[in-house]
Amino acid sequence: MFEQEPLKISPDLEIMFLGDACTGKTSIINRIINNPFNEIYEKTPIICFQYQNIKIKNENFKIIIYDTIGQEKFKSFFSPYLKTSSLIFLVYDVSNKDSFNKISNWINLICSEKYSKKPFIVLCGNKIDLKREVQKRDGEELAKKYRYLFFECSAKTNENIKYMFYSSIMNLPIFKINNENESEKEILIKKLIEEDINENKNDSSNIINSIDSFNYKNKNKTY
Ligand SMILES: Nc1nc2c(ncn2[C@@H]2O[C@H](COP(=O)(O)OP(=O)(O)OP(=O)(O)O)[C@@H](O)[C@H]2O)c(=O)[nH]1
Ligand SMILES: [Mg+2]
Repeated sequence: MFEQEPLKISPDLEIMFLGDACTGKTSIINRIINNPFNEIYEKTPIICFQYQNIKIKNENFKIIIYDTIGQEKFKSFFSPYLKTSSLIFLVYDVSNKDSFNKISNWINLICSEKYSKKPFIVLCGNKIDLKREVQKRDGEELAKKYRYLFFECSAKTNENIKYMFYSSIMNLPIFKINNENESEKEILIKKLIEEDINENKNDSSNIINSIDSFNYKNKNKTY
């Protein structure tokens, strides 16, 4: 067993990715933080975290993104991180009907948690570059039923990833941008994507940190 160093960053925002194994959670996160796409599947070790700094309207925000293994049996490991997350991406694979059918299990898991503040939830159909088993309207209907935001994307081609990310965070009160009208929002999203791509062109400084099964309980809020 090893003791994990307390994290030194106090994040402004915590984001969690949930969904079945192999749906592409890690791949989407890699694209968000400008890491390359990896064809080789590497199972996430229960829970990992990534830091990301973003600048919105000249203000800097520290974001922490939790990546999780796609197995519900580890839900007790996710819990301390889930309950402080303000934004949850619920991911399925549009080329795998089973991963879509199992979304209801993940919704139950999310609903069973006690949150300090109700999180925003985004339903995300990944792998739109592959042959579909799940139609877009099925995802839209499910999202409508639960009043979640809905996006489809491909981590492989990078289609819609940044758009999904920035459109989703627009809804969070912390960024004080949800009062803007729709066309202003669209302009801001485009600007954020451009700045993000330009600023991170040569930056490979993102760090992946694992939280192993021994130290997960010691979640230390003084990041
Ligand atoms: N064609 C295609 N393959 C993808 C896409 N996203 C991810 N993959 C592949 O799907 C496999 C699983 O991707 P991961 O990102 O590791 O999936 P995960 O949801 O993090 O899996 P767990 O960590 O086990 O929960 C990998 O081989 C990826 O290269 C996509 O948009 N299109
Ligand atoms: Mg993973």
